[in-house]
Amino acid sequence: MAVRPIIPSEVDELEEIWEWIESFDTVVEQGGRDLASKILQEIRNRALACGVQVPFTANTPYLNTIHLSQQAPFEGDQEIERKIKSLVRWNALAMVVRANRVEHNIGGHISTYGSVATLFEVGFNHFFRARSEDFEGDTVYLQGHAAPGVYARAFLEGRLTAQQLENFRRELKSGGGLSSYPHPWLMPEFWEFPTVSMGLSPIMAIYQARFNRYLEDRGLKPPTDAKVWAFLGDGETDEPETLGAITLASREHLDNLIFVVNCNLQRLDGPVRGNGHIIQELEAAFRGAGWNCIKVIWGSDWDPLFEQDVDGLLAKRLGEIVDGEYQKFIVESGAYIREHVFSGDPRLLKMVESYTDEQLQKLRQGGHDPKKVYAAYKAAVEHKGSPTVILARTIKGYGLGEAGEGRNVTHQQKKVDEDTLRHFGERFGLKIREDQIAEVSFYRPSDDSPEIQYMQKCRRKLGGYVPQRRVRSMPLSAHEENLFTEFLTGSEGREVSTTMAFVGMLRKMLRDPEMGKLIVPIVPDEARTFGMESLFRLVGIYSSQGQLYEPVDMNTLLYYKEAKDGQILEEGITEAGSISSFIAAGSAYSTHGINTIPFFIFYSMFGLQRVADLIWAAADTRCRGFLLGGTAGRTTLAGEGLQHQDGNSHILALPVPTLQAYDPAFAYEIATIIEEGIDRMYRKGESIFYYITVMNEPYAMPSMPSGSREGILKGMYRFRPANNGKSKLRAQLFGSGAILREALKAQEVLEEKYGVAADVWSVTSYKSLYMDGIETERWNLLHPTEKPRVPYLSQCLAGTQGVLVAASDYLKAQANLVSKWMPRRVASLGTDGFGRSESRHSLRDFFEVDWRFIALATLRELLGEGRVQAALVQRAIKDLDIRIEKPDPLTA
Ligand SMILES: Cc1ncc(C[n+]2csc(CCOP(=O)(O)OP(=O)(O)O)c2C)c(N)n1
Ligand SMILES: [Mg+2]
Repeated sequence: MAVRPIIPSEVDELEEIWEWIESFDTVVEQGGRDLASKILQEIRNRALACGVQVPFTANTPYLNTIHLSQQAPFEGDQEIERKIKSLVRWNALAMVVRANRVEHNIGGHISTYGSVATLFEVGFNHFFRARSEDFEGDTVYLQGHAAPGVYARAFLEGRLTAQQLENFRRELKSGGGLSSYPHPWLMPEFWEFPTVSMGLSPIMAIYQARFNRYLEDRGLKPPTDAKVWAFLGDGETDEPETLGAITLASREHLDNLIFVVNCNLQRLDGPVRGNGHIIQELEAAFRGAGWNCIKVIWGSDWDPLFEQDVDGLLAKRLGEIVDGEYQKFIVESGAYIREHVFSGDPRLLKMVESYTDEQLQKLRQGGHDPKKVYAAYKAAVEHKGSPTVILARTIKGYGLGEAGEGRNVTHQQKKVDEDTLRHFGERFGLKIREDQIAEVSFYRPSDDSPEIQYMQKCRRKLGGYVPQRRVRSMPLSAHEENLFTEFLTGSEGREVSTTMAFVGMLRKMLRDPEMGKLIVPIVPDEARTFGMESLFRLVGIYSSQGQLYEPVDMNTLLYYKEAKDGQILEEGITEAGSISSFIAAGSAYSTHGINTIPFFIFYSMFGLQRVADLIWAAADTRCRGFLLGGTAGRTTLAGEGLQHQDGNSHILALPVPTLQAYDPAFAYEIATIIEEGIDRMYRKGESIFYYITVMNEPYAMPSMPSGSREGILKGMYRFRPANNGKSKLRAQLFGSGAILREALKAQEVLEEKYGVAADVWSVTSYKSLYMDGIETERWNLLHPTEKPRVPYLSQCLAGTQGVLVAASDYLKAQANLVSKWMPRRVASLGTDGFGRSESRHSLRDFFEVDWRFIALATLRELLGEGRVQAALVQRAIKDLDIRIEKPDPLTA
């Protein structure tokens, strides 16, 4: 390489620089690091004041953050912990390999755990505190694809049997199996949090840590030093949810939160940043966001090299190498590493001249060195004032040798040959017999072996096992009967929207002596939209800092009141963050043993449609609580348009098994549903949650018809029967939510103008009717000799007469979905298609769901049955002023 000649002025410059560096070294030696840091800060300020440009970087060199001199000593028995880790590794490998021998393609991942093993094990042996009677415990989100390692450890702890391990990914086998990934629904006594839909656990962890503080600040639990740990993959950080909320964590000074990013530089297909540096990229993002960032890149073997690196040459060289190349070093020889890392500069080559190629090849990564990991964890738990992220460099597929270590295919690997197994056993010093290797048998030393004794002792010290899930809350005691009586009797002509009615109920619940303090209202910057601003003053907006300013509207009655014990979680414009708070609050009955009752109210279009996967995660987590879809329906939100008008969410609610979805029209229906919900979730302990749509269209609320309670909850009841039961022309009209009143108007017009006697039903929940229908059919399928059961919907309509017409503010699919349990065909009106910016009136015409179309559909159905003439229907089209040339809303 050509050497650029140094010109004389540069010599002076270099000398000057060296003098400064030497003085700085003296300051560090004599005054200490803190003083040195202060001086740098002051010099920086001075430079800026003099107009000197100060280069900005959020990065530090590609080195470990914790200097060797500051590294806390490892407080365990490293040798025995290595043995334990090897045992866990072996059993995790055995689980996956055995499962795939028995059932080809059953899947499983070994390479993720291969990389994360040390990061987990140091946590299990020294840091993760269990939940116990007198300590709430740490909350740990474990990287989902590493589940085999967690099971393998639980097997060694004696918490899972070999049979269960044998049935990994075979949950339906007799004796029970183990779910592929962390799943509280399927393994409710083991897993607390579902983590495998990538990107969700980081954001859930952030809001969990904040919710823990909220509980403390509101006096619902005593303050503790419990931590929230989240283990994530480096590839996972590409998910927008992973990094999307990190500024909340620093803004809230969540020093109870620790992220550990398993930086194996690989994701599923290949390198995370082949041409760049994922660790540096993440460091800049987290440091920029105000996190305490600890890089654990190099193992202890590197320390002597760094000690020689007084000029920073090695650090500089290591920072130049891109991740794709680092990955190559894993599969290459020591000679290759010597050539590609060190040969560019004779001074670098000299540093490693006493190292053999083999030694170079074996230089360890920081994330595989328990000493480095321990020191990082210790620094993280002791750090005050901000959350910590640990970026730990690891190797994907560690231990699989040539069969998988660092290879691009390693993520999917689940079969390994005997040679690899033997090599694996030797490498980790396992005393496994040849026949056990061939069989890939599970291996657990006896209870009195030093390994098992040691791991049990560690867990005892930390209060028990992790992970472990237990329902720790007591049911609510019976509350004052008729909390909502005032909502059952109608509004006496006063026009109110169902949203206003709901807010009234929320206010009532907030004042309830038992429940009041447990209510957690959550809003993503929409409180005013839903008329909830009166709650600002009533219960305050939660702010960990209180209110450091005098609000601009201080002199008004409903001023923007932030308070340390504020009850409302005003999340700002983040549905993902808000639902994460909902999950934390809705699972606090098990995480904390506190029955918090979340009410998350949001624009309905930005709920199930926007954060469906988090809502699915809420179900997995066995969450309880209420989701309120506000300004719901495609035609109730006048003047809005495509993005806001929701005709979809009730269809999107359909697949979530534990979600009870309701589209009520009246205040008493909502009151009935919420009362029942509280009873089922918080007294009877059912792990379900509710989705209720509420609207902003004001109208008079009727009083509750007697005998309607059961129907409201089961999904339908006859709200207003026809006047003229003797008419020959009969119809049954089904209306829901916003469109029920259109059905009522159609009822009147049909009777007055066309002599049709129609009953009007309020269908509060197509989902409930659907679930009841399929459950009933299943029972009948399995009990052929018994009297068939009749779905609730069929029971309701048995004995009714006339044609059937259903109309809602959601997709036509709703009524079609349950039509098979109706006695006759049904005409379904709904709002399929893109929304429009228009008035309610015009929208209902456009989507063909107003009273005119309900009346027309009724007459058309009667024509189909031969009960009226085509000419009458034709005339009705004219009379009802229906334009047949109008665009089809489905495609327009
Ligand atoms: C939302 C989501 N998308 C895709 C996947 C499928 N998937 C599982 S693991 C994986 C790669 C993980 O890479 P990384 O986060 O780096 O974890 P590692 O296994 O390398 O530790 C992918 C794409 C998933 N589980 N979730
Ligand atoms: Mg990775």
